Formats: sequence, structure tokens, C-alpha cells
Amino acid sequence: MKSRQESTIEAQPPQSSARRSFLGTAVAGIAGAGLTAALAGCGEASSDAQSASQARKSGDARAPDARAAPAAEGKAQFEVPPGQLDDYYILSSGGHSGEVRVFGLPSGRTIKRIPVFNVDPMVGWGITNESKAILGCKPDGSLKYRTGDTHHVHGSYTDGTYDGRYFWVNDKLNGRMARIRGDYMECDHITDIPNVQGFHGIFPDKRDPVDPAVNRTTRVFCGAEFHIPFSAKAADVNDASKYACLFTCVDADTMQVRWQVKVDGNMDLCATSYDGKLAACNQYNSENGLTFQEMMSLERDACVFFDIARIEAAVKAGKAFTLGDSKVPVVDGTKAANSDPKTALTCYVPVPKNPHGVNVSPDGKYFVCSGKLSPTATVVAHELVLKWFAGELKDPRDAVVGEPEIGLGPLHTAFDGRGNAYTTLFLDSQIVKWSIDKAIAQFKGDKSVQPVLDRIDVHYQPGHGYSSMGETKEADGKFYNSGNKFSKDRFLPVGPLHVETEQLIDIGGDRMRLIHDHTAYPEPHDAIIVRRDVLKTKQIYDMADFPHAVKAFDQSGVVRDGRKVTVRLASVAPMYSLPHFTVKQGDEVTIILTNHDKVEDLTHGFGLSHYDVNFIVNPQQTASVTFKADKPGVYWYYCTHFCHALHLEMRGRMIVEA
Ligand code: K7E
Ligand code: CUA
Ligand code: CA
Repeated sequence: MKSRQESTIEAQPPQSSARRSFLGTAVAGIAGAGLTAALAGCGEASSDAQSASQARKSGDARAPDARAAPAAEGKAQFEVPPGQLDDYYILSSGGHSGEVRVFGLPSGRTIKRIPVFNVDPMVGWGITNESKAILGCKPDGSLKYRTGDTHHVHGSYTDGTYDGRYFWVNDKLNGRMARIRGDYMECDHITDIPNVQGFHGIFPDKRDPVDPAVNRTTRVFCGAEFHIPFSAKAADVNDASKYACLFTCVDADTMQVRWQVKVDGNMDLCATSYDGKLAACNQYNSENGLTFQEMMSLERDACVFFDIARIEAAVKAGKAFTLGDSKVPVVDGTKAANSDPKTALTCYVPVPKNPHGVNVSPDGKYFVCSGKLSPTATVVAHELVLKWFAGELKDPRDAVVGEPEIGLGPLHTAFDGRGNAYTTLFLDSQIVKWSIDKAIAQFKGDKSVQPVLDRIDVHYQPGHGYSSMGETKEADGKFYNSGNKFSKDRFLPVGPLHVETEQLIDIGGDRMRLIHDHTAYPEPHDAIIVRRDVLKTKQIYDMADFPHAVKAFDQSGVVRDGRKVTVRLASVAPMYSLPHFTVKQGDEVTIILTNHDKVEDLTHGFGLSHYDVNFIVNPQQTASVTFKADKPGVYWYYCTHFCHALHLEMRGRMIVEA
């Protein structure tokens, strides 16, 4: 199969252009004329949109105008014609759906939904014994949790860029971190993070802080947003001084929790330096307040930096304690305990009130922390933070080298690898492009420079925005995706719950251009855009990876061990190896099914009528389910996944004798 880029050189079929041109014009028209009205329902942004359109009339080059790529140009450059493949994968979180999604880019096609913390009958996630073992069960065999809230997906690195081995995603709701294998693109491990609530930001490290030979991800860092009391005494529940948050390090290979750091305030996002030495979290509620008012009183919060080598040395030296039942070593990273830079484990760099989001520039030089309540982004120099830890910089605030005013409600920043930053403005419903160098020059006192280079309206209220390969040293500056929290009038109405808008923006030129919209089922937060060649996926399993596989049809049958019955089944389209099997009422039945088909895309399903059993087996995969045969009678099992002209005949009977 040719890549899309190869294919664009070829002549395009002319017949499909009419609809595209119509769409291009229509999008530009709606976006331009209806903008103010459309935003009014969301409150804050409408007056700003008006002022923006006034600025546009007065000829301010930095003012936004709603721009869609001209239809002909957009088609030639960005359309993915039928039969052609996308250039990138988007791996996106699914918010409170608990899953991870995979889209193609630039088409916006949905390619896969990877169940992680949720239950998914399409693949049998949370239903098969294998997935339940990953998810974790209560003593009675039922799932410990059936829900999750995924916000951040990040990939493993080698030499500063994605290596395609693993992806990690957080569960903010139940304090877990999951790993997804890059080859099968399925979740293979879930780890409970002890003593945290609102586990929010994650980021893999990019190399070892001490050993230069380890130039790949070996740790994943996790921030916690809600502070909780670490005292069992009832009297302490309302004593905020007994509350704290933990920053956690998980081993990327074993998925075991290595260590934790107690910090002040609440953390949301995490970022890591390219040299492996530092991790950072944006931190708010420095007040350690328990109420809304208390959380808002200080003018400044912080971007907290963690010196990874020092933390690990402190843990090794036994300067750690444990909390509750957890055996994980915890060190003290609070501000009060880390005032001497030469021994400090953490550095609190002051940034304006209630920041959100911290992102690292692809050259590894800067951490950008967004203002949220302040219309600014704060640029912190990596080198200067290291200087503070070395005792060569007096005040942590001196590590700040830029703080441009960029607009209202800045949340997250992406990069193009050419020195520009793209920040989502939630309240302004815009993406603002600004120059890091110009922001630094302005901060030094040059009043003539204007860091903001361009703005574009998005529809509406963007949360995260992310660029192609933008969180690696291979940031290519081609595409930017704005993940918008409201879609309002962009799509056909479907009742009260609106789908979200993902808007693709071409950032290859001086000015941003909106290419197209696609929908996303609620509710994605962050995502990454990964070049297609990075992922080397496998389409067929290895039967040897499943110890319980039914390796041949003649190994099929029913094995009884007291009241426990194992039914061994195999499949080849369009048949199961057993046309029927018999068990007794009250038996605990385990069905093991191995799919012997080797043809790519030849998946079978197994649904068992009135027993709530439903799962699939991909080529050469084995999966199993266990249930109680409590209803006597005849129950058909059938293939749920269309596999063959005789797919509907692919079935058999379970006979339950009274
Ligand atoms: Cu800004 Cu959870 Cu990354 Cu949502 S967080 S947007
Ligand atoms: Cu097998 Cu459908
Ligand atoms: Ca929404």
C-alpha cells in the first residue's frame, strides 16, 4: 500500500471535488458569520470574539480570522483518498469512557478503540478471564472497578523520540496507570498507585539521569491532583496541614511503583526533560486549601521540578518513609524541607496563579507552563533549573526567562520544532501561535518585540492541542490538532449530549489554516500524533503466547474436575470444534477458545445466549470465560463477529442438565 504522500503526486480523480469545494466554502462562511452567536452560549468568549473581529477590520495582523484551507488546495494536500493510508496515528485518551482511541491523521478516521479501564463487549474486555486478570478482581471474581477516566496518553522513547514499544495512560478516577503494548495495541498491565486521588498527569522519562548508556524510557512519572489526609485520626480530616499529594515513579518495564515524593499543592500535568535529569509538574493550590476560596487566595503557584537522581539517591540512602499499607518508599519533597538548593529534591518555580499544563520544547531547552487564570505562559529554562539545584541561582523565579501575554484561559502548549509554541486558549476559543525567542527577548526588556505571531478561532473551547511528533525531538511542524470541549452547532443535533470537535490545523506555513473537523465521542483530553512508521503492529497472534491454547481440534472436549468443568474449543471459519457440549446445572464452567484461523482480519466471536458471555478471538488468539451454569436447558452459542458466508451458521449448543 502506498503512503498518502506518495499518492498525492499522482493525478487526483476529478469527480469528487465538487462536494469538497462546497464544504470548504460552507465551513468558512459559518465560521466567519456565525462566530459571535455561536460562542455566546459559552459565556465569556463572545465579547472577545467581537473585539477580535474589530481588530481584524482595523488590520491587526495578529487578530484571528476564521480560515479554512481553500478547497482545491486542501484536497490536493490533505485529503486521504479511498484506499490510501494516513500518515500519522493519533493516540487519544477517551476521558470518562475509560478507553484510548486511535485515529488516522490527517483523515480523522477512527481506527480503533482500545478498552482499558472500561468494560467492552465488542472485544470482551472485562469479560474474559485474561482481561479480568489485568483489570483486577474482588475475592468473589467480580471486577474491582468497571470505570475509569483517561486523560493523558504518552509513548515510550528511545533517543528522544517514540520507539513504538509502549504507551501509558492514567486513570484519574481510581488512581491507576495502564500500559498499552505498541505491537498488538492492547492493554497489557494496570498498576494501582498507592495513596493518591485524582491521579492526573503522566509522562515517561526520555533517558536515565545518571547512566548515559540508558537512552530510553525506564520510568513513568505521575502527578496527583487531589490532596488527601495521611492521618487516620478523625480529628485531622478537616486539618489541611495533614493533607498532601504524592508524585509517583513507576518502572516502565515491570510496572511496579518505585518511589513517591510528598509535595505541596495539587499537581496536574507532568513533563520530562530530554536529558533525563528533571521531571516537572504544574502545581496549583499552593495554599493547600480545602475549599474553592482557599485554593484561590495566593497570586502565584508553581511549576515544581524534581531532581530524579537525587530522589533515587535519597531513597537508596534510606531517607524514606512509608504510608499506610503501602511499602513504597516516600521522600519529603515539600517546599519547607527543600530550601537548601544543594540538597533539595524539588524546586518550586513561582508562576502566575493556578497554572495548567506544562510542556517541553523539542530542543529540550524550555518548559512552558500555561497560566489558566492568568493570560500568560511562563517559559522556564531547563539549564537555569539545573543551576538552581547546583546552588548557582539564588531565586527559583530567576529560572523564568519569558512570560508573554497570549490570551484568555491558556491551557496546553504544543511545538513545531521551529521555535514556535501553540497554546490553547479555552476562554478565547483560539489557538495562539507565539515565538519562544521573541517571548524571551521581550522578557529581557525589548519592548519592540511582539511574541504573538498568529491566532486562529476554533470551535469551541479547546482543552489540549497537540502537534505532529511535537513531544519528541522529531517535531515536524506539519499538523496541529485542537481538541475542543464544545461542538454546539458543528454537527447534526443528536439530543442533549454533544459530540466533541477535533479540528485539524495546518501549521506548515506562517499562518495557521483550519483543514477539517472530525468528531470524537466524549471526552478526549490529551493525545499524541505519532508518525506511522514508528508503530510496527502485529496482525496475528502467536499461539505459543497462550499457555492454555487448544492447539489442535482433537484436543477439544469437556474436562471435569468435581463441580469445575473446562470446555476446550477451537474455531476455524465457519465452525467451532464442538457442535455441542453438556454440563450440569450448578457447574462452574470455563470455556477456552482458540482461533486457528491464520488469515489477517479473520476474527471470530463467542456469544452465549442468556449467559451474558460475549468476547472475540483474533487470529491465533486464545481467550477464556468462567461462569456458573445455573439455568438448565439448551443454550446456543454463536459467532458474533462476521467471518464467512456461513457466519450465521457458526454456532453450537450448550446443554445444561438439571
Ligand atoms: Cu487539561 Cu486532564 Cu490534560 Cu483535560 S487536562 S484538557
Ligand atoms: Cu466466525 Cu463469524
Ligand atoms: Ca462537551
